Amino acid sequence: MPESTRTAEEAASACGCSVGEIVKSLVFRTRETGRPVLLLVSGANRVDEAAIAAHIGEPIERPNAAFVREVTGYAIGGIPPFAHARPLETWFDRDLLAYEQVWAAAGTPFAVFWVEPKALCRAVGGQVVAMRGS
Ligand code: 5CA
Repeated sequence: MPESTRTAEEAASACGCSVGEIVKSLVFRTRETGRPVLLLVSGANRVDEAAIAAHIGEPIERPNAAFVREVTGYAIGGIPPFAHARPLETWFDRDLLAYEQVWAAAGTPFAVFWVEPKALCRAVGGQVVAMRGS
């Protein structure tokens, strides 16, 4: 893209879609066992951390940018939903499934790709969950 797609808002503007159709790739870390967990979240939603923790079985927290780069191989703002440095346990926002297509980062803050959400979920082996708790 000629313009930045670093944030969900910027990506929506560049793609000419709603922010809900942008896939945020958010890395969390489990608080007790220190495992990285990937949440693929609609750009319209904020993660309900308590709800996700209940699914995972332990609390989660946001790690620093160095941890995110280490486990994904990418810098924040361009993290794709798959093809990471290590395979990541992945949770998939059920709200994304309502769209015909969604846009996700493709490795840099200026690159995105579109995909059918069901195909993306299948490809990443995502466990479908309500991210916003309702
Ligand atoms: N390219 C866009 C749209 S696909 C993108 O990557 N959006 S994102 O939401 O997946 O990535 C940006 C996210 O990184 C923000 O939601 C923000 O919560 C998170 N973030 C920003 N700075 C930091 C940081 N220092 N540590 C951890 N997370 C951060």
